Amino acid sequence: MNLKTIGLLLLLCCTQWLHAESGYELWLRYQPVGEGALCEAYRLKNRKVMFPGETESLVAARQELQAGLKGLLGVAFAEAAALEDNVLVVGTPQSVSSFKKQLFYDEINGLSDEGYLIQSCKMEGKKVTVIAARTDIGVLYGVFHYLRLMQTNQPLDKLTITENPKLKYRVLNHWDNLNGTIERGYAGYSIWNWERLPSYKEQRYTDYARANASIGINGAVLNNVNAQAKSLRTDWLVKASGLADVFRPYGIKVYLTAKFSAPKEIGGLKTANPKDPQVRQWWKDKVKEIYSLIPDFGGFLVKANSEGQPGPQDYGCSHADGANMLAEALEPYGGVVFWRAFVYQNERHVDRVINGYNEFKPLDGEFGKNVFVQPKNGPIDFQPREPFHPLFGGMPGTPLSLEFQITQENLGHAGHLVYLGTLFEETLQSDTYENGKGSTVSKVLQNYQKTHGISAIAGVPNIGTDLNWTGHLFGQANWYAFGRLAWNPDMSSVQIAEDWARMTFSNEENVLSPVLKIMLMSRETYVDYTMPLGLNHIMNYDTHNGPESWHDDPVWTAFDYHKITKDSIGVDRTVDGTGATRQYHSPVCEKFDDIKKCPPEYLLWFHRVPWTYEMASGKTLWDELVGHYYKGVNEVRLMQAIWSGLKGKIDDERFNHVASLLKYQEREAIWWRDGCLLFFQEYSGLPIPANLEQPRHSLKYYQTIPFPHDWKGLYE
Ligand code: BDP
Repeated sequence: MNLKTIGLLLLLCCTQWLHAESGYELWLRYQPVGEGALCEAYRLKNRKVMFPGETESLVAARQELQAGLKGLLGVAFAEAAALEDNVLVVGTPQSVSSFKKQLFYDEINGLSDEGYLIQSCKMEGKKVTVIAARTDIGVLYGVFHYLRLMQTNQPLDKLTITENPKLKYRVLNHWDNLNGTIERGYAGYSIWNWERLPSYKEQRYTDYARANASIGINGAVLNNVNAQAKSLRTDWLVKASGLADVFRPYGIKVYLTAKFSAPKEIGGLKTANPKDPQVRQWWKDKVKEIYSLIPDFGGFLVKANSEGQPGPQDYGCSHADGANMLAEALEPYGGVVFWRAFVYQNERHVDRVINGYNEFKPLDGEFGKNVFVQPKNGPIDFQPREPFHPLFGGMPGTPLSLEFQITQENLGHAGHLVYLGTLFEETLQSDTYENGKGSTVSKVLQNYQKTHGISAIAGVPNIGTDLNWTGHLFGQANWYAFGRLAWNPDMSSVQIAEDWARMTFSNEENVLSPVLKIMLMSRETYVDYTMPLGLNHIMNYDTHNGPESWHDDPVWTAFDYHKITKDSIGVDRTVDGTGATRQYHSPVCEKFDDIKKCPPEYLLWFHRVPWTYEMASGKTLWDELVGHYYKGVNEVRLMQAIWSGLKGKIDDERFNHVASLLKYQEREAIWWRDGCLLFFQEYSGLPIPANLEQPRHSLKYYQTIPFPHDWKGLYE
């Protein structure tokens, strides 16, 4: 072989190893496990698999295992006809009847509907590995877990894993409109191709279901909370049933949003009053029809009497009256209602932060047994940082479902790299003190399983038709993190990030550690260059991207959220102010209420603070604020520098994608920093220290950058 051929071969090897990737495969890439790596998986190469069973879910699980092992090990698995050493045995006691004679049979019976175990053990004297569950879906989840162990290079020889999901309903709330657009979607259009449904089923639907099942998501609300009544019309229900058919083997139930005025809009009734017998009957008939088309339909998600949506209050009835009417219709079929607590009166004299609690707290205990009340994670609206919603810990008599936003509406859309696992964890691990110390939001959610037999969590996804699903490659990590936390809300966001990075990029330390460093700093970085120290809701009025702390019109004004004057900034929400702190249990209430004890990250959320106020650091508020904005921009630059070290270590396609988005992010970070600080300076009259990079443009310039923007001149 001459040198040229060797060179060519080497090049071929390298390009195969780092072949260009679009990101479509998500974390299910199943790339070859290198022989030189930890290699447990590699030794499995000669393993055989015993995996009988022909149900839809078992077939899906077997296909996944086949695809996974083929990709990871380079060979298709061989079917074992009989037990022998090293066989992987997969199934339920129905599909593998010999499970009934095993020691672990009791353990299988103790699993929940979706639980599984993965064990290294002996069966009939042979050393085997078992993936076992009570249900087919449990088996599918177990297979994904097992593949994850291989993908992340974990030892496979002494396994004693038992997993049960800690929350029962783990649901994506798509905000997809029926015309194919997505409200607050930044990764293209809706992946539901309504025009061709139900007959044409795109491969993408199956891949979506696989991805969700791999992280334990078991429900999808298909359409926007700002609903259209026609989604409940027969022709649209038939379309939805096409998706339900694809998702069913993967354990994913379909849900729909229900527009409260549907009985009027599509039912020909004169009213939608929940006390009206005809209205109640209309919903019963509609639900019956839905179940005739989608026998495992999950239920309804409702946005009522919020931001202009119709609801029971239009008829002098309460949220509970409205929710219970729908719950009654769904109850015979096992369906549930998710009734959103995101309600606010757009009236300037009412502090929006206290609205949800004030409307729902008095209704605690009045909802039907298949109703969840669903607040967002914080009391305003998916801001980069919010304290937890005080309804968590405040509604012991009503199961609450927590709604996170995965799509980055207020976190830079799909243009900014922001790992949200840390944000999710921060909320879930916040202590409500409902039943004393340790009553974290996570525990509050889990506890409903004990007190009410149901528990739930929801996420508004960032999924669209973009080739890589989420626009930004790192947006995939947020979908992933939501799913893992929905399964186990006490998981650490660091562990989740590591799993994702290993599966998405590599198990090599020199790739893993820079990727993790970037992910774990990214959320705080975003907060720093946009809304540090408890600032909130100062983004662009329309798009929710970029700064607009100056927005002020008769309907909506950023001034309600920062209340800036030449002396001070921030909103007094203490007991002497709007009283928001009073909605929390002691000692959280006192901690937030006392300016000296209030964590600095919530300072301006709860307090009105003079510019010259001395912070714990010894700096004035102004200097500290300036420091955060500058730190934010500097850290985006640091993220760029770290990322640039990955050139050649991952494929060019994904490297370049992220590198160019980080550049874009830097520009927007500067826009935020300079725009906000120049605006605040108009009031504080204080300087940006001369040793710092000074804004290149006037406030006017930053105020007139449109979005999507025309950046001409920003660097000139
Ligand atoms: C706001 C969004 C709006 C949503 C609303 C909601 O800007 O598009 O419809 O929340 O959650 O954050 O209902």
